[in-house]
Amino acid sequence: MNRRKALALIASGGAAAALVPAGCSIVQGLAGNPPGGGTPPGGGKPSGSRFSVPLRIPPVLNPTSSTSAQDEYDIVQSVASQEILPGQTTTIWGYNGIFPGPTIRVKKGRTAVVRHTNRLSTDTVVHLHGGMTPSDSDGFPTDMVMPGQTRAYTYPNQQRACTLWYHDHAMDQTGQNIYMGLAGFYIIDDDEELALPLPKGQFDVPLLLQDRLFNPDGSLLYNTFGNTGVQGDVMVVNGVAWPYFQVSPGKYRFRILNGANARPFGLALSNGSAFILIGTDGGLLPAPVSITNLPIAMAERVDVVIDFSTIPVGTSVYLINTLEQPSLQQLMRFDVTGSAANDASVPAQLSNPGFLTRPANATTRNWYLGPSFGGGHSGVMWTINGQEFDPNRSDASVPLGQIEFWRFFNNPASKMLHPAHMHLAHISKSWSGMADHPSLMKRHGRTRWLSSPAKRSL
Ligand SMILES: [Cu+2]
Repeated sequence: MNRRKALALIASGGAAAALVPAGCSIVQGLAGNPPGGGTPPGGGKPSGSRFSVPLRIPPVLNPTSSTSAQDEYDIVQSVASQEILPGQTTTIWGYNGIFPGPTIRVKKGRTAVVRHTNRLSTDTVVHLHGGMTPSDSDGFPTDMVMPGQTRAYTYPNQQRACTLWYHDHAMDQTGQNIYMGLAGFYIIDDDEELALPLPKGQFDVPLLLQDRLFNPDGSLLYNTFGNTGVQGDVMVVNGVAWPYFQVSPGKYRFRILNGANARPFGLALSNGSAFILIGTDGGLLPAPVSITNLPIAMAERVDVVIDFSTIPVGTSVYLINTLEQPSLQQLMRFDVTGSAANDASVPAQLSNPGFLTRPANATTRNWYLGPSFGGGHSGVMWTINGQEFDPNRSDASVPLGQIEFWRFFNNPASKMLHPAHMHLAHISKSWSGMADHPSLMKRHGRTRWLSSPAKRSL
């Protein structure tokens, strides 16, 4: 591993750095309280009623050109207007002027070159979240693309099928840039997964879950309340406030992404039905898991199948967030209509992820995430092992190919959760391991963020 790669790897551990820059993100939602303990200042109320606008599915981006081994794509980052609240228009910053951005869907083994042109008035960086990419295409926070510039990112797509997302990652601007709309899905397919009888085509639906604050004129309100993240009072799915989605009585696959700034979700169906969990950040699980309450922190993905054939035609079921008070629980509504949709099924065996085995003499590293106060800054800065992010410092030199055992601890003084993920690599992580033990996952599924100090073993 070269120095740069190690740097990026460590940088990514920077406490939700992938989603929210230093000094951010609160978890009051876990306790069921509104942000700031009351109504957010300036928070506007949507003029239309809930569930009056259909869900939008982001379009799949067509390559600009293709060769036998490679596809090239072009994306222009631009300001646009979009209807998020029913009957109102909102200024967004969008990939190709839409929010969410177009879905990039690729086949494992085919290289994708994505050229981004910045037509915004702010610096941007594109990060492919979860991608095993060359470091110069990773979207390091300081690798800014200035207004007017174009940069090409190369993604080899040599990893197993999974649901990734691309989003802005500009230093100190990540939170706001994503909030304004710079996020989209990036889905890798492979032959192993395509051979399974899982729901496909129109029955394979990405869902980007977010919460937002709006000003009375419909514009987005990015109010961080000082050093904390933003929690909104409007639930937005795929860029639509409280959408409805008409489904046939059959199985659907939903690739769910938490793209919120600072809100975790405890996902459930309002009728108590279970999700069939088939995958997480790293792709398909070895076997499906039936689960009724599904925790998902910021930037995480879960891949579920919902069987609407168990719900009477003509009725509806809501996707809800059990971590919230009732008025904020509903995210979207599924209306079951028509006749049987498809003959998709969920096989008992899904995949072989190839989990790493921990060597007996594995190097163990402990990473303590927590706040530091002062130090010349006006508020909280987030640290790992007491040190702030510094692009010129590397905290670990790991020989290429070596398997290590890393443990993450959350300092109780954080008073918040710190979702963390690796850049440039995939980890054998707790959820995947826990999927082998459904009872363990159910027991810890919701509380794993809350234990203090929270601890996640790799
Ligand atoms: Cu990332």
